[in-house]
Amino acid sequence: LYFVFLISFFSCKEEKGSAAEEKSASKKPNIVFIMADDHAVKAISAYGSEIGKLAPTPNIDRLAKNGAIFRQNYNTNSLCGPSRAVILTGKHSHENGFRMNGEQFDNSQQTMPKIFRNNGYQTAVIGKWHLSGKPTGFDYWKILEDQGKYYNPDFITEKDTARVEGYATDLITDYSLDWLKQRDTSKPFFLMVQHKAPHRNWMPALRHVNKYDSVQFPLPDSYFPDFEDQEAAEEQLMTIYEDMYEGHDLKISKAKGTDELASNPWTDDIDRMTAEQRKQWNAAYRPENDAFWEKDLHGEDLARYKGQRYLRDYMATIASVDEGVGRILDYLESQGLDENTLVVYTSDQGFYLGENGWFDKRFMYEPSFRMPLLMQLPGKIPQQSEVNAMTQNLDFAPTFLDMAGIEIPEDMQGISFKDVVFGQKEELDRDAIYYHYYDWPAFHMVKRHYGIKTDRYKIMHFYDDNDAWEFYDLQEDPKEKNNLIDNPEYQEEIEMMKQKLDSVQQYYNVTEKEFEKASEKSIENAYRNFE
Ligand code: SGN
Ligand code: CA
Repeated sequence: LYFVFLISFFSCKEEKGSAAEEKSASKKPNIVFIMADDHAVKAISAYGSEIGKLAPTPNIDRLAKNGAIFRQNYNTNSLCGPSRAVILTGKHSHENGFRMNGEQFDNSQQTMPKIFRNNGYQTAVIGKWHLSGKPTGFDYWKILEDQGKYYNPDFITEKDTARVEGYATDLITDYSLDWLKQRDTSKPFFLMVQHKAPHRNWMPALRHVNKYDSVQFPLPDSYFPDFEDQEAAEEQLMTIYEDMYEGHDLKISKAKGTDELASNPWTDDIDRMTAEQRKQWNAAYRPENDAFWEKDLHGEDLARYKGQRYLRDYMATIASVDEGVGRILDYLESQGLDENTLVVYTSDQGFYLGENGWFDKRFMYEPSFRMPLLMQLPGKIPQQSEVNAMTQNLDFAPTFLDMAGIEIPEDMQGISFKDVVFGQKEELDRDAIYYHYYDWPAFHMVKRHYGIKTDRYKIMHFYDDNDAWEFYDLQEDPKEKNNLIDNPEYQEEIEMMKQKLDSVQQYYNVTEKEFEKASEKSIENAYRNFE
C-alpha cells in the first residue's frame, strides 16, 4: 500500500468571510492549464534543484506558494503527441489511439474540452497542438504549425495559416491574454496555454540570449555514463556530445570570426528571422563562439562545454515561459479572477539535462518519466502544500472535471486526485502506474518498452529488436544505475512486480496487439536515417 502525504505548512488557514465562501462554492471554477514542452522537473526552482537556484523561475514558483507542488507526477508515454492525447482523453495511448508522434489523433472521440464545453464552459487552446488535424471541442483555437518555430512562427486558426512576427512564447502569452479579455464573462472558462519552449533547438528570446552566459550549470555525475545491463540506454542516439548538431542545437559557429553556423541541417529556424532579429542574434552569440574557438577544446572538456551551452540556452528559453506565467497570474489577480481559477503548470513530459549524458526524453527512467506539476486554487488547495501521491497526466481530465463538479465518464482510465490535492484524502486508490512507449525506430532510437512503477520499485521490458528486462529499487538506487533483474536477492520482488504488471495490463485492457514489432525493413531504414 502507498502512503500519500499532503503537508500543509500553514496549520491554520486564513478564514474567509462566509458570504464570499458561499459565492465561490456555488460558482464553477475557471481553469487555466499552462503546459510547456519538455520542461524538466529540475528546471523549476520550486523543486529545489541546483539548476533552479542558478536560473530561478519565480513566477512558476508562485503556484507552489499559493497552492500545491506535486513530487511524484508522471506521464504514461514520454513523448509530445502521446502525452497531449492522454491529457485530452484521460485514456492510455492504446485506448485513445495516439501511440507516437506523426499519427493522426482521432478527434471525433470524447475529450475533456468537449465535456467542459457541453457543461457550459467556454473553451480555448492556444499554442502547440502537435496532434495532426484540427482541435475539436474548443470555442476558439490558434495553434502552432506542427512543432512550431521559436521566431516568427506560423499560427493556424479556423480561418487561415499566417506567419506572425515575434517570439513564440511571448505571442502565445499575448494571445492567451487577448482571449481572456474578450471572453463572455457570464460563463466559466477552460483555457489551454501550450508553449513550444523549452523544446529543441532551444532558441531564447533576444532579451534572454546572454542571460546565463556567466553561469556554470552543474552537470550530473552520470554525464559520462557506464551502462551495465542497460542495453537500450547504451544504444540510444540522444547524447549531448555525440548526437547534437553543433550549429542547430548549440549555436556554435563554423570558425572564429564568422556567424555561419557549424552543422545546421534545418536552416529554416534562422532563415525565417528578420534581418534585425538575426543581427541581434548573431551579435549575442559571436563573443562566446569566438572565445570557444580560442579555447581549442577536445574530448571530455569539449563534451562538458557542450553541456554548458545546452543548459544555458535551455534555461534561457524557460525565462520567457516564466515571464508569461507571471503575466497570466498578474492578469487573473488584477481582475479578481484568481479567487475562482484553477491555474495549472505542467509540461508534456520531463527531459534530460545531462543525466547519462543525454538530452530528449522517451525513456521510463525518472528524469523523462516524471513531469512537473504545480497548481493553485485559493480556498480549496492549501497554500504551500506538497502532494507525494503518484499522479499521472492520465488523471488530469478526471481531476479537472471533478473539480468543476462534472461527472467523470466511466471509460476514462485516470482517477481524480481532487480530494488529495484539496487535502481531504491521503491516498489514491492505485498502487502502481503504467507506462508504454512505442516510437521506435524513430528519432533518438529509444527502444519500445513498457513497465510499471510502485512507490519503491520499477520494472521495465524493452522489446523489438531486443528483449531486455530492467528492475530498479528506487529507494536504494534513485538514479537507476543498477539493473537488478538478475540479482538473486531481489527475485521475490521481481516476481511480485511481474505479476502486478500483468494485472495492471489486464485492468487497462492492454492486448497482444500492443506488442507488435517494427518490420526488419523499417528498422534498417531508420538506422540509415539516423546514422
Ligand atoms: C523533434 C526534435 C527531436 C524530438 C522530437 C519530438 N528534433 O524532431 O529531438 O525528440 O521533435 O519531440 S529537432 O531538431 O527537429 O527539434 S516532441 O516533444 O515533439 O515529442
Ligand atoms: Ca515534448
